[in-house]
Amino acid sequence: MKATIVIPCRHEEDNVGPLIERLSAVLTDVELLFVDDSDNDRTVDAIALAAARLEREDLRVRVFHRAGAQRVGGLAGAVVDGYRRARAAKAIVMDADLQHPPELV
Ligand SMILES: Nc1nc2c(ncn2[C@@H]2O[C@H](COP(=O)(O)OP(=O)(O)OP(=O)(O)O)[C@@H](O)[C@H]2O)c(=O)[nH]1
Ligand SMILES: [Mg+2]
Repeated sequence: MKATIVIPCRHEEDNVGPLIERLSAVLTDVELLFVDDSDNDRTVDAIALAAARLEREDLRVRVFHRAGAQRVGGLAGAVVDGYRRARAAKAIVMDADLQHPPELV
């Protein structure tokens, strides 16, 4: 696996599907690791739906939903948790709200 892309997200249910689709068009052999602090399941469900549509062996999509006491440090804490859980030797961080153009990764 070439890299882990750590993607902190909170209530990004409208953006994570297009993000996964656009990343999958330009990447091979990576892990997409979402660290979700949403107060509901909508973002997790949208990630699962987009991941199921991928049908790509070389793209692994994982979600860590931080609930309750796990949700420390806000955005910065989510990034640190993502780096700790990354399975590749290299990791980068990208926002889930499409403000970081997926095609530039
Ligand atoms: N896990 C997690 N993600 C967060 C949290 N706050 C923001 N995010 C995510 O971090 C990314 C950047 O957050 P934004 O609020 O867009 O920050 P920004 O781009 O600096 O600010 P804007 O200019 O307002 O868009 C997005 O993917 C958010 O969903 C948080 O508390 N926990
Ligand atoms: Mg933003």
